[in-house]
Amino acid sequence: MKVAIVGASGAVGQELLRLLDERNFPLDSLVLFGSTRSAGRKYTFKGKDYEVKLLQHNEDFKGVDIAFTSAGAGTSAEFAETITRYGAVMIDNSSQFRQDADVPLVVPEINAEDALVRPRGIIANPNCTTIMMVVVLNPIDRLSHIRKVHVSSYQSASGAGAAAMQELQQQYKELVETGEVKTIEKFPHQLAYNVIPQIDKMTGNDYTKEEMKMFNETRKIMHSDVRTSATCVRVSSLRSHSEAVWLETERPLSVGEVREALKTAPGVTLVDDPQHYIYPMPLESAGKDDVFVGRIRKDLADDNSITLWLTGDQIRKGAALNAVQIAEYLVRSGL
Ligand code: 11C
Repeated sequence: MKVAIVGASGAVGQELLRLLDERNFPLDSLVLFGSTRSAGRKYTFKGKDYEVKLLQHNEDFKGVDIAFTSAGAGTSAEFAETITRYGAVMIDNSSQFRQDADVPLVVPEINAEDALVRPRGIIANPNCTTIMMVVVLNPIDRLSHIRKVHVSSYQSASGAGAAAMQELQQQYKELVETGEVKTIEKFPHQLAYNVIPQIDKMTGNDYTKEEMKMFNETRKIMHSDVRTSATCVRVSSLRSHSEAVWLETERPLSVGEVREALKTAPGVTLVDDPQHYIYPMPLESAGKDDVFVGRIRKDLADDNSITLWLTGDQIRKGAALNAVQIAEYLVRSGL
C-alpha cells in the first residue's frame, strides 16, 4: 500500500502523519507533497525521514493507492486529475467536490458503504463542524426521523489552520506584553477576548458558506431531508469545536432513550452529569478521537425537540481521523 499526503505541512497533514502511525495503518511506502513553501521540509514517520516534494503536474502519483489531500479547494480542483489518473483513490479534505453527485461524502459511522461507489476516484471528507454533528444526530435519527436542526457552533482557531492557531496565541502574547493586539491576518477581526459570528464567506441568502455546508452536507451524509439552520461562530478555543444543537424529531423522544442511543453509538462518548459540573468542553476533547456529548434535555419551547451540547477535536474527527477511517474502511473492503 502506497500512501500520499498532499498538504503534509499543514495542521491536518501533520495530524494525518500522527494517526497513520498511531493506528498502524498498513502502508508500505509514504510520499509527502506540498507547495513551494513547504517543499524540502523533512518529517519523521516510524523512525524514517521523509522530504516533502513539490506538488506538480507529473507522474509522481503513479503507484499511489491512497492520496489524502488537505491543501485547500483550489489545489484539490487543480490536481484531482493528476492525482487520480493512475488509479489512486483521493480522499479529499477540501470543500471542492462535496456536493458533486458522483463524489461520495463519507462519515464511516454513518454511510461508509457510499465510499465504494466513486466513479471519479474521489471521496470527499466532510466539513468538520458537520462531521461532529452527524455522528451525534444519526443514532437519534434512528429512534425517530429528525426533521429540523438548529445549531450554533463555537469553532476553535484550528479550523482556520496551523497559522491561525499561532495567530491566536500571538494575539494573547501581544495583549499581555503591550495591552493591544497587532497581528490580525488570518481572521477578519481580533479573536483573542472576542467571538466572531462569521466563518467563511457570505453567500447570497445571508448565511455563510460554513453554515450552508452544515445544511447541505448533513442531508447528503445522512441521506435525509433534514433542514439545518446554523449560526457558525469563531471562538478563542485553540483546537476543538463545540456546538449547541436543538433537534426536532417526528415523535417526541425522552431524554432517557436519547441517552441510551448515544451511549452505544460508535464514535460518541456521553459526558453528561451537569449536577457535578461534568459536560464536554473543548479543552478536554482536544487531541481525542470521539465526539463528546452532554447537557441532553427536553427543549422547553417545543415538545418534539431535544437540546444537547457536543464538542470534538476539529483536526482529528473533524478532518484527519475521519479521512483515515475512510481509508481503513477501503482497506477492509479489499482496496
Ligand atoms: C473552520 N470548519 O472551522 C472550518 C474549516 O469546509 O473543510 C473547515 C472548512 C471545510 O474554519
